[in-house]
Amino acid sequence: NLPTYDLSKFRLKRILSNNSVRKSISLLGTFPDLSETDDAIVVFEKNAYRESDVATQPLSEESPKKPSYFSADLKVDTEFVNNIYGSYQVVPSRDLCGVKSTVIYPATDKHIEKYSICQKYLIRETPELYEKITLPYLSSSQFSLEWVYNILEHKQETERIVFEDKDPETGFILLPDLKWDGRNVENLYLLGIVHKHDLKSLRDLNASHLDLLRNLRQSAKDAIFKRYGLNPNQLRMYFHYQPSFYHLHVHINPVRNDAPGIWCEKSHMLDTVINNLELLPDYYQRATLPFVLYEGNKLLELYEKEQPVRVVVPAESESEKATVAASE
Ligand code: M7G
Repeated sequence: NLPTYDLSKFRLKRILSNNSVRKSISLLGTFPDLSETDDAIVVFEKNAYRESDVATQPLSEESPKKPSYFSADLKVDTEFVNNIYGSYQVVPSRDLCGVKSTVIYPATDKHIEKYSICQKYLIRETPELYEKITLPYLSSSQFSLEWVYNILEHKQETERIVFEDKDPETGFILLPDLKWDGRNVENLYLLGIVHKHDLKSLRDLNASHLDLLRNLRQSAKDAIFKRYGLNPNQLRMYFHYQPSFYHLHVHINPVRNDAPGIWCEKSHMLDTVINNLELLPDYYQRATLPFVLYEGNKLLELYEKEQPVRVVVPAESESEKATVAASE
């Protein structure tokens, strides 16, 4: 079994990011009792409210059976009351104060980059740029896929598997994403990881993978309905481009919830991907796909050698170029 860390031994080096909307904070530090030099990343995120936790008891029952905000344990400090308006700081019972915590240890420079707040730039990746710059870069530098293989080979997270289709060509494993607190179906977040090994990302998909994609769409929806009772039409299923992990997987969460990291510039709906491939079998080998480059990422430097990314090219010079080109 893998170790669990004593979080109280964590020593902070610096704050990598602090998101007041998501109520999450990413911290860089060490566990000095394990190693003075290895970096650790700890992410704290306040849990979403569970609707059952705000249930109240019928007046006839004295003590609540389940943890509830409205129990005798609730500590209330009044900040002010003005006319019909009141503002309070409340501390609920211990059961409801949990904070979702993620630890990455030992963390690499790439992890620190991923969890740090930084400038971002959009690039339009043509198939030529993919072959020339992105592909060689990601072949030489990418996150380890060890955790993915551990799942596919039933070495880790086995008991968390929601559904598996073992077919090597069209099969996949469906299980909770690391980002899900596992408490609320409202913010359910599952991953569908394909068994097939040679698909890095969207870019590698062609019409020969339609059976896989259609099976993923239908079987995942059926399994989610069976396990969680969610209507298949309430689910969004999408790929990230670029993903962080280059083994094809689909993100699944309910439409009504703003899932963590759901950015339009990064997301490609599974339905659209299937339809694009139905219309054009080699769509993703011919398409120009936008994606985000991060400050501090070597890929940004590699793109910058090819074309300006951080430096803004004045609009006139572009139009001048066009005028010159037209007159030639
Ligand atoms: P991605 O699109 O490659 O990268 O998605 P992103 O992190 O930029 O979205 C990978 C997904 O895998 C993310 O949603 C992660 O939260 C999730 N994930 C990452 N790890 C290391 C694990 C893990 O060990 N177990 C599980 N269940 N999910 C993980």
